[in-house]
Amino acid sequence: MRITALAGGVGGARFLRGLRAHLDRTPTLSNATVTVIGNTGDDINLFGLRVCPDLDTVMYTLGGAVHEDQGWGRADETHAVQGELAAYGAQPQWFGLGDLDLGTHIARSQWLGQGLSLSEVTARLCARWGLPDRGIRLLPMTDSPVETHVVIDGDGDAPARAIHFQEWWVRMRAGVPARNFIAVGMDRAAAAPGVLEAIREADVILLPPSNPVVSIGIILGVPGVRDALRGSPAPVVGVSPLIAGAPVRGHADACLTAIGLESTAQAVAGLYADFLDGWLIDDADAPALGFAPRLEVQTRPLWMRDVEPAADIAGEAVNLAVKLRRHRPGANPLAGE
Ligand code: FO1
Repeated sequence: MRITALAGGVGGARFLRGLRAHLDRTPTLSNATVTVIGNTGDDINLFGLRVCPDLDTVMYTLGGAVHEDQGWGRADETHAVQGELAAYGAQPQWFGLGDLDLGTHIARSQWLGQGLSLSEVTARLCARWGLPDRGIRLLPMTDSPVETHVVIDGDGDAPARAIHFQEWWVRMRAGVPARNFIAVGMDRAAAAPGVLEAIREADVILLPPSNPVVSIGIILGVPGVRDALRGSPAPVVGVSPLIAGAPVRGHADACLTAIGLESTAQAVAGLYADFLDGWLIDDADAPALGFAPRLEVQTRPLWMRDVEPAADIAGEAVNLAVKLRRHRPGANPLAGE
């Protein structure tokens, strides 16, 4: 089975870890492969280095190296370099870069500087963490530089201004209302090699509980991605990133408000309405009212406290997709079906 998933940061990475665990524990699925199309809109240049938070969060989480409580960055991290940068007054100081994590950014920046593409660099970094051996391929959504910027009101009568997503997300903790999100560079971006094929050739497509606006929403803005999802014979099953209308982590509610939507599982499903076939919501968000009639909605607990519950959620998403496949014209039979 070929599974393709569009993923952002922490929620997406935890779901994917559960998915791999579910596949490994299910004999008929253990040789399934997973292609992750990762969001690069969070990427930022810091201290001369290219930092790719969502790609690294997926890589570290699936590679067993993530700082479990934070959900991002490395376990057993130290911050000696950051302390030195602060002592020199190097800016910014609001984005924590640990010593181990800096190793990733230095290697990435060196290879990018030597002319390798972000896809090639990401493949090299992931090889170190053993992702290919586990049937996992992480593709950046595009090899072109794209950065999400957030439009916020100016102070007093100052005009509105755009700041980097990370400054809004980390320094401001999304505490200032976002007026709009702009994927700077998207107009010159092309899908990275293998991205559109991974969507067209998938047996199952999954949308983990990532931020629908600034993670999955940004990936959907890459030319050709949305059309490929609409045209793919594979069923698309998503997992709501909200429980009782609130994000499990992060600020998806503030992001939905910014684009004029309520913070509900229905509103998120509406963002994917033109290609979504199945949708998992938490019991707290039932009754499943207000969803498109053709959408297959299932309710279950969506808390991913650790790998087991995440594996159960991922398993239910895969099972729903396999069920939906049977009713899809043109879906080729699954191996062993
Ligand atoms: N999030 C924070 O809230 N504070 C930080 O200092 C911070 C540093 C950081 C460094 C590397 C990295 O890969 C992620 C980091 N994050 C931090 C998380 C990051 O802002 C978010 O995970 C994503 O960009 C949103 O999904």
